Amino acid sequence: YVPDTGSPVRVNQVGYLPQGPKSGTLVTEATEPLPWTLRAADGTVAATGTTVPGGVDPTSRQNVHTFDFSDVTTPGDGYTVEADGQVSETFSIRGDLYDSLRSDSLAYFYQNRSGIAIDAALVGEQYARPAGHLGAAPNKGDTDVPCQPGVCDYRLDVRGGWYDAGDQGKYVVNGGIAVAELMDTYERTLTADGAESAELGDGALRVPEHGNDIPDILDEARWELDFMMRMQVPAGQPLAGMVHHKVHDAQWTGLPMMPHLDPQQRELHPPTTAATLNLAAAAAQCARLFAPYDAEFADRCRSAAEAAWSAAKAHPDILADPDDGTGGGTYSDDDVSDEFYWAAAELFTTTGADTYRQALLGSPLHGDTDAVFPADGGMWWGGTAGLGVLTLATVPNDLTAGQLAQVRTVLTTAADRYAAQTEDQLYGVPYAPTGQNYVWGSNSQVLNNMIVLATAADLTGKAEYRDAVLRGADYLFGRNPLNQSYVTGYGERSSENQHHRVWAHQSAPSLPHPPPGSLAGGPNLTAPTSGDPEAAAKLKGCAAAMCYLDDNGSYATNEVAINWNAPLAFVASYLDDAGDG
Ligand code: 9MR
Repeated sequence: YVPDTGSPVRVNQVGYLPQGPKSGTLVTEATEPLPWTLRAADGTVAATGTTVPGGVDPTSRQNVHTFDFSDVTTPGDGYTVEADGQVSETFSIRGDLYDSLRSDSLAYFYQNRSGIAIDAALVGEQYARPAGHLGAAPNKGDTDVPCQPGVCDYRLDVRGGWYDAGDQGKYVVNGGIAVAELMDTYERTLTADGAESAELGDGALRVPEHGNDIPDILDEARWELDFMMRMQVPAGQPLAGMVHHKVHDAQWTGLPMMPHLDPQQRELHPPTTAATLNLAAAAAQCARLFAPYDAEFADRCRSAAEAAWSAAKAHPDILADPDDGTGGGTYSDDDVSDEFYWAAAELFTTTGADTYRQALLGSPLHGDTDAVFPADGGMWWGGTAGLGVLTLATVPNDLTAGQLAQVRTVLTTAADRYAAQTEDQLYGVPYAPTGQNYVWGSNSQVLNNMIVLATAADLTGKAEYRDAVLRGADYLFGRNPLNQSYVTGYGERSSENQHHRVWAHQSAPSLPHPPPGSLAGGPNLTAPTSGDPEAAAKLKGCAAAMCYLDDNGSYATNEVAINWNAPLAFVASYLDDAGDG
């Protein structure tokens, strides 16, 4: 299998912000510098220069050069770069490049809501569908769901929430980071200069709750928060206050599968410490953000968070079973110290209570950049301490000046590393895992590192951090070894066959492609041996950043997921603001 990588001249196919850095990559066997020409849409030469030979890029095994046209700031569409006799995809130079991505990436969440009909008036006829999993036949849930045999003898109404990904499971671990990053997207508008709250406000996004005087992005977050609270073990039961790890079908369903036609039995899986701490953290953040809008809901979030924290302290080591993967993902995690840190950070920021400060200061993670933002990865669903650091570093709280400085140093030290990676790596990506181990959902690692950079940029005003975010965007929108934009509808060569049971046009032509703003998980070094049939057939021996297929069947490289679109939404919001400034 040889991928079609199109032109060897690689650029951000969406474009470049007028005041930002503008670089690209040329794949060539040449070892000496080569001339390049930037042309405007009418063919006139806008700039010329020579490439910088970079040698072999370890993530792709391609011999590459880089080129830079940052000095060009004239807005326009239809620009191209020519080098080595080849022409790039077209791109724009404009401040408003990411305007629609902010709302498109957030509409992903409404589109994946469970327990509510998806309204054609908001998303268009082709994406409208009946409510899924409300108990109407052939559905068996989620309004009255039993536990897996032997786990509990009660049933819960766990309607609502978002479907996790291409499957229709609902997982508290993963819901947590996703909803937190949406709340962070909103909270950033309260703390960062120039961040636009109106674009996330009531009436601005594709949600059905228009006119309730609550910012639309918080309405979207609430859909998931309500679900997470329903997953809490009721008072009077053993493990009261703990939170069930997940609810999903007893067996994996095939693809395509409309949610309202899923005939499988849904089951609650055992409570875990990790799920409990995800609720503690997310609900604590909910309490402070909803306080000005809905005091009753804010109180409910605060009580749920405090009950979850107490339960997790009483049961600190109930781990998810790594073999519990029939019908749904395991989301198993054998280290919950980071979830404790994150929950303590959110609870401390919301309540100021000393017990949470002590939990933070007593954590081995406190002040340890390598532990919070591991050099070979970054934040992810199984490593959430960074979410706590982002909050402590930016949201007003009662840390002493010294404690605050220490937390901010963790953030900027990590940001310095990611910024250096965008300078050192030939494709400019702020992600450099050890041994080129691009993980499942690697694009979300890139984006989570971009959140760290963006937050550091907001905090310090340093242009280096902003520039590194922009280089990360270049990678995601086409300046990469496959010449692939990983976001549906953005860029000339964008992904369109992501693994999803409804957006399964490739398998079922009457169904749509994913809507604009849907992020593919991206290159995954271990995809060929992960069970993914397409990856096994086509990607054996792939170079890390090329282990990707835009194929509906490739769930290990081309799925969509809430925890991947959430950092896209944060970053899109940041980029849109950056383009305005
Ligand atoms: O994002 C998850 C990744 O970290 C794991 O390596 C992978 C395999 O266990 O599972 C990913 O999550 C999937 C989940 O298990 C089920 N829903 C789809 C998720 C995205 O592929």
